[in-house]
Amino acid sequence: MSCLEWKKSACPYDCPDACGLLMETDGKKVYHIRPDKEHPETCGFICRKMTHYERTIHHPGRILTPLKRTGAKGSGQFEPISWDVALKEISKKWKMIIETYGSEAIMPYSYAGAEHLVSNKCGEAFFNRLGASALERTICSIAKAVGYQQIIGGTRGINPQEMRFSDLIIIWGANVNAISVHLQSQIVKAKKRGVPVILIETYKSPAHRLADKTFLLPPGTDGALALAMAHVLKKAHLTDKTFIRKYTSGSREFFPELRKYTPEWAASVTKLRAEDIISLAELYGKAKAPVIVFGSGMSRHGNGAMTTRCITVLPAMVGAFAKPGGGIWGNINSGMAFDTDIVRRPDFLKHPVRTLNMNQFGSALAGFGLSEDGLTKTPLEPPIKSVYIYNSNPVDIAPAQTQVIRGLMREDLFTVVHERFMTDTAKYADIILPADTSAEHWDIVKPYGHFTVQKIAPAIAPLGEARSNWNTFCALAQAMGFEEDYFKMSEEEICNAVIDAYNEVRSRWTAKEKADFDAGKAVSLRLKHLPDIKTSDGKIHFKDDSLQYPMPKYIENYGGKYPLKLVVGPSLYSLNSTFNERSDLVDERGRLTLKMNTEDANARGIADGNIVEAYNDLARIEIFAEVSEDVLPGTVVAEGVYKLDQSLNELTVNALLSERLTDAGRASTLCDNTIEIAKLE
Ligand SMILES: Nc1nc2c(c(=O)[nH]1)N[C@H]1C(S)=C(S)[C@@H](COP(=O)(O)OP(=O)(O)OC[C@H]3O[C@@H](n4cnc5c(=O)[nH]c(N)nc54)[C@H](O)[C@@H]3O)O[C@H]1N2
Ligand SMILES: Nc1nc2c(c(=O)[nH]1)N[C@H]1C(S)=C(S)[C@@H](COP(=O)(O)OP(=O)(O)OC[C@H]3O[C@@H](n4cnc5c(=O)[nH]c(N)nc54)[C@H](O)[C@@H]3O)O[C@H]1N2
Ligand code: SF4
Ligand SMILES: [Mo]
Repeated sequence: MSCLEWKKSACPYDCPDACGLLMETDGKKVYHIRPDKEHPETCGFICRKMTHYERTIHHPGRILTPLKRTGAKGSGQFEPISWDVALKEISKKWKMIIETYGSEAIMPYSYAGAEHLVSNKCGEAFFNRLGASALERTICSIAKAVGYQQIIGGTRGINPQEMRFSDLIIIWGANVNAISVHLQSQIVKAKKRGVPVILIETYKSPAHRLADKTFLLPPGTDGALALAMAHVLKKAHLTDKTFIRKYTSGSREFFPELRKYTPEWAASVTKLRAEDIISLAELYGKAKAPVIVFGSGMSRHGNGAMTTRCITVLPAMVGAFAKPGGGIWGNINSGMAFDTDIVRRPDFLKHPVRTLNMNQFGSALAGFGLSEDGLTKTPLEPPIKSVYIYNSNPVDIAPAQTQVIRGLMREDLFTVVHERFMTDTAKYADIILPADTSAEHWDIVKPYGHFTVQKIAPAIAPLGEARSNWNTFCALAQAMGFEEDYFKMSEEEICNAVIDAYNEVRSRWTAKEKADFDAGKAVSLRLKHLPDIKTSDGKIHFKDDSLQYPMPKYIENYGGKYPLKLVVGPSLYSLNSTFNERSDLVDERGRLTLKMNTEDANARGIADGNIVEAYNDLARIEIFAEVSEDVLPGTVVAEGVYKLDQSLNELTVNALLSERLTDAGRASTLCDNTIEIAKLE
């Protein structure tokens, strides 16, 4: 055996932490994974999912050659083919489609399977050059981003480590234990110092164990709570007048609007007690550096952007953005250290193309576009004749699962999936291309949970014939006859092109920081002093006349005609559908359940552990009931993304989720659906 060494890397997944990793390797195999103690933010520990990343890298289920379908669509029957044959077949088919229907008949579908810059963004350059339909990648938290933007623009949130200065932590709609172990650890430390921790949720998520007090409210009503808190802050003179005068605009118009949002009114909407709303607001108003850990749950509703806007008003009213440890954990964009257009190449797009929304994939495959409320259909011209899926597993993660499957079953649809494993989506491919893992390629790390960036080099050579997204798109470009030099660069060259380009934020680094970054160490960005208000006029906007609603106000979410509100959220043991390949984690996670309140269960004769049917107009699924007081009456919760064969009738909760979009940002409304549940005899 050649000699073993520990190589620096970083977790590639869609998780705010982007933990620094060390991989023990001989260049061919990764033997062990360790947290990188030198990483300034994630120092010393990683989550349990990644402690055995080597089990994913060397999993016997890895797809290591291109595959061509031999059985019926979805049967999972394939035979190995060479890259040459695969590329010829794909390019021939695409050229025919382009000639007959035009390039927009080809649709890319991707999200954040690999989150690092090049792996995540390089497909955009290829599809821009191809002139394919564009994709609105809005399944996650774009409504939240837009909601912030409307109030604070790019004003940044705080690093988890800055929480050592916070004197109140409100975890708002985030399952912190699952989504960010480092944030969790900062919260635990703060608690030890006596800092109060409040959770605002729709159910007692694992994060409730961190909280001194948990407020449970019906899904989608957080805007009412936030506006009532704002009402109390104003009435009790708990606002920061100097900050408001210096750094905000529109308060003179907005504050009088708050009169109508009394705690009593909010109590009727949120089912919380008015006195609890008042005490929460007073606690917040009296804190010196309160931070809101801003999750995305409440933004995945029909009113998601407006709800975000209502909550974002609070730190602006108390001037928290000016205080170390104050403000929000959210709106963290370490990607500002790089010019992502060097990878995405918007200039490759020669003509305007139509945009399809990833949350409406099922409808798109069925041949129509949908209005935001999901009520109006318009035929798609040209229809979609081919889809190329990478960095994503839409059969398991997208809404309207039955429609997505029906679409992928279409005999006239040419489906290419670039994947590491035989996912539920890959099973529907005509051709599967083998993807590599982050241990096998170069990339640039730009986390969304803290301000630290890193360059990673491969720890091992690609396994089998697996190729990175970059190398795959370059090969596809060559097969299509694209001449641009861009597609002739190596992976290392494209990383260096991004790194070598001047960037204002990185220009503040010292020579040592630059050298550390080049050597593969994670390096923190040098941030400006607070308040670092990043709006066009340097002011936080309580009012914006360019918007449909110039001022934050309470609007309802979609809801629906069925009696139970269905909320989906993350699991500790998986990351969306990633890690479903790992039986150690899947076994620990257990079966897919719907958590429901005892009152709702009793009314339907359901006991804990019963198999029930859950249904709405979209689908009917069979699932285990988990009955407790952890969920409010009227709400049901499903944690985790499961594979179809881990469910009872080959469908998961995603079959019950609609394709409707949010009030702004055209994002998913994954947490805004209603269902009925009945016991199965
Ligand atoms: N272990 C693990 N880690 C993950 C993921 C995972 O699946 N597993 N997913 C990754 C991804 S893609 C993302 S985007 C982030 C997720 O990060 P976020 O989306 O910021 O956080 P979540 O914990 O998913 O937020 C969902 C929480 O919001 C709650 N919620 C839903 N609707 C409402 C509402 O109306 N009001 C309130 N107050 N709460 C509501 C849900 O009950 C749930 O607990 O985490 C990433 N990390
Ligand atoms: N029920 C339910 N549904 C949800 C959610 C939920 O909490 N509950 N969360 C929602 C959210 S917040 C999000 S962001 C989406 C996430 O949806 P996706 O981004 O689709 O996330 P994953 O399910 O993790 O699928 C990623 C796929 O990319 C593959 N992959 C990994 N690395 C690479 C690579 O380098 N190249 C290629 N070609 N492929 C790679 C992985 O093997 C995996 O199959 O899901 C949403 N859907
Ligand atoms: S999944 Fe998140 S917490 Fe776990 S190692 Fe990756 S970045 Fe860190
Ligand atoms: Mo997400």
